[in-house]
Amino acid sequence: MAETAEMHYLKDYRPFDFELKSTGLDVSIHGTFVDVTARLVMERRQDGDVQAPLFLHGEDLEILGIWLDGRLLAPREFLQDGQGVTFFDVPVSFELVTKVRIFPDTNTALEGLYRAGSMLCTQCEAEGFRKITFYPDRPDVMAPFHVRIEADRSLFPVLLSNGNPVKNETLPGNRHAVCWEDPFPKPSYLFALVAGDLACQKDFFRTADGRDVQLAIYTEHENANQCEHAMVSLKKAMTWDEDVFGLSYDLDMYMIVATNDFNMGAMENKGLNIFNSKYVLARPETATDGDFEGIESVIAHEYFHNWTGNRVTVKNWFQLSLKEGLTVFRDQQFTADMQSASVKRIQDVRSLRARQFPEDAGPMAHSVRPEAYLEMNNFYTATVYDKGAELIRMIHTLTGPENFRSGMDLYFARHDGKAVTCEDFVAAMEDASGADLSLFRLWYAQAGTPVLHVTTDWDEGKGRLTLHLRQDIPDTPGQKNKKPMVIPIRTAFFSRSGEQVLLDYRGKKDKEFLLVLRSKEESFVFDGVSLPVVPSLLRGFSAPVRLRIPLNTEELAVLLAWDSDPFNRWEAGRMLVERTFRQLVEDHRAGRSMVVPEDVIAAFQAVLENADQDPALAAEILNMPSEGELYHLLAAEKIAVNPLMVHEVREFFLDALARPLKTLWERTWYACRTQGAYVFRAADVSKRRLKNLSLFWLSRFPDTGFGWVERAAEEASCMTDRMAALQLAAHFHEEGSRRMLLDFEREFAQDALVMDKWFQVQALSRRENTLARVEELMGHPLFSMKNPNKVRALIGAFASGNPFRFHRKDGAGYAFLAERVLELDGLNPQVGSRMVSILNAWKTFEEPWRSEMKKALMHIRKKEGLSSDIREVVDRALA
Ligand code: 0A1
Ligand code: ZN
Repeated sequence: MAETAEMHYLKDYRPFDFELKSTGLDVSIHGTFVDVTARLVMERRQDGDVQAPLFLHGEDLEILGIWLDGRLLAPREFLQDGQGVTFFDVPVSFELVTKVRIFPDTNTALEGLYRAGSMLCTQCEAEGFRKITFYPDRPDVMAPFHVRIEADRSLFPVLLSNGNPVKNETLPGNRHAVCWEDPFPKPSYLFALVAGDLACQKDFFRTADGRDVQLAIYTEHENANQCEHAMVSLKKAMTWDEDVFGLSYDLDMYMIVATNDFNMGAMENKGLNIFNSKYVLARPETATDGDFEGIESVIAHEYFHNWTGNRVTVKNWFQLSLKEGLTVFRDQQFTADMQSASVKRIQDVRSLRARQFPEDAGPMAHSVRPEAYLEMNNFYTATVYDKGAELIRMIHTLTGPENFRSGMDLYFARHDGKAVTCEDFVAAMEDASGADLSLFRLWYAQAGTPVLHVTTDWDEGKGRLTLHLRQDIPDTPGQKNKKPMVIPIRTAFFSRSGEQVLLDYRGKKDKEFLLVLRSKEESFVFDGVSLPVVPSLLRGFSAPVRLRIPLNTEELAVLLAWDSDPFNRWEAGRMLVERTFRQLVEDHRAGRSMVVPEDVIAAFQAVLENADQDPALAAEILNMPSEGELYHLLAAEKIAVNPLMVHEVREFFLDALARPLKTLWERTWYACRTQGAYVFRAADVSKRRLKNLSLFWLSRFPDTGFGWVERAAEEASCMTDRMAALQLAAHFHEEGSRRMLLDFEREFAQDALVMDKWFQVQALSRRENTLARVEELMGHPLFSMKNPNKVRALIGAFASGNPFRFHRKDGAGYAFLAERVLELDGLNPQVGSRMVSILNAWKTFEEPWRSEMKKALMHIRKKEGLSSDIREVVDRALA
């Protein structure tokens, strides 16, 4: 057992006192155990502490022997504790060999080397390598690896590691071995090993400079026919990185392995990515448009890491956003180029607001470059990933695309092969572009979402419009009284009839301006404003802030209909809904009758009437905020959340909006039916989105709703349409959906990924007995608490995707979650910690929800020997 983990602080960072010249691993796989022999060639660094003992991380390792320069050490010659092993007396240069035994079959945490079905595979980021062998398990220690894997040939015909295969050995007793060499020095977190009986789909890619790279996707045999989309996506990503950033792949082989048992989405191990099969396997009969999109973007994300993460890696884990923020930005740009750029931006911002803004306002708030962590795995967050990507996007906006590209070139020229910091990235951008990013750096250090207040002043006589801007940055745990940030604000103006107008700013006439707020308050003056204008600010969501601007319904309707920035058209729709919702909440609380204004309905009606101009955008605009999103909206305004009230008001609003648009929705549904076989392409995807959104609205009518759903289910010919209908059916009375769910289960019982959908659909049901159904489904033979995908599909979906049924007034939803978290604590703390985080927002709720959530957290905290993953979250939530 690992001993109690300690806090790690950025301020305590010290380089390693030794240089690791090379790493040799010999991994011998046996029935229930694996023996790992590590051969580390090391040298004490002369610029380090020349007295320092040698400490190697190592957890849950059974020592079989340790040799220093060939001599077997006696146990008194080293000191082992729960964190690793210390050698007090080592020469200047030496070879240290350790032999340990590990037990992958009992590793349910899925960190280190573990069994996933019939295969063995690894997950080493962030600190899993220390569960495989004794090692300086830190990202700034890099070495070339030579790996030999030995196993039974029948059980494990495929033996993979990073780099290139250099030797095969046939051994007595039906055993064999394969040797792999990775010429690129790498940190331990990028190590990977896979052993199993796997099918392989092969292809190749010719790089811009004419080298052929072998591409291979490994899966279990029955899934071999589901890799085509992943392969196509990989080749698109490889081409895109060459075209856009001039970056080519560097090894002779690029391998991907799909496994059903994986804690996260995927992992970028050098030359050997390991993927959650959810992000590899797809065919039209079993995968939705969302699945196809997810695969394309995760395949790209992991591929892009080869340069942003692997060739240039992180100096310490506080710098995680150096690789993650940058790689998310790159995958976002890729998807924008492959699919619809505006839809991608809208979806990313929606997810940022739903996941990162609340995190930034809650007990786990941390800066993009965190300063302290107890458990690193808890910091793979929306802040590090998605806000991190927003920071890169702001640098892109501030420097301009050409300078940004020069900055990337300089970054690689300076740091290729090294482990560096976020500061090194910003410095490269600054040096290449000439931009002054000194104040901008605060974005990496200060947590919390800035609030940007805007007021306007129009002097009609002078034709002068003044924008008054002010920023407030909320206090967050451990950070108060923050300094103003640099906020880039893309700005345009529209006439009341919807034309984008030409204005004068500092003597320059233009239709769009980049305003940069650098202080707490600043005014920006525009001339040539002879008629009233509507400002369109923060276009494309040019900074991750909350914008507060007093626009009335008429002004928002102008932007909704005419803004040339599709993101801001969507944003105007959101503002309109949010304002209406707040008004309804006030009416509800005051006991007044609620009314949705006619002009609000008319504005959305106009969007639907013109939907054929841009069906993808219309589908985004007409997709109303979820209850969860409305909780965040209230919480951000310090209004305590009452889940029953939110539900009631939202339903009222949706009904009011649905009624007058019924015929239009029917017409839209018919107009969006696609003919012919399923193809995953942007035009079809947006039609299906709009069609299934129509179905959602039509399903709301009490008399005819279920008929529509049944009809849609009958004619559905791809998984996207099937799932849309099944999800809606699952909200209706039991008899209605039982047949459909049974048929679905019978058809797909053999397909784990499709069954995840089946569990999820039921967990998301708005029926009153959903909690009881979720409890019942935990006993289903295909459900397992040991499989993260199943836990997410059933428990995660219920607790975070079905707020109305989860936030029960009697607290039963919370008590249920607490028990699952305690169970996961013993099985898979990483997944458990994600689940418990759902309770982090407890202080934003009204009574009795608030106390019930707190009670669940306290119940979890009582458990003795709680994992550091869950303890860190619970302690911060209750602080
Ligand atoms: N680096 C991977 C994600 C990842 C992170 C942590 C993991 O285990 C704790 C696993 C995967 C990525 O960004 O894709
Ligand atoms: Zn990543």
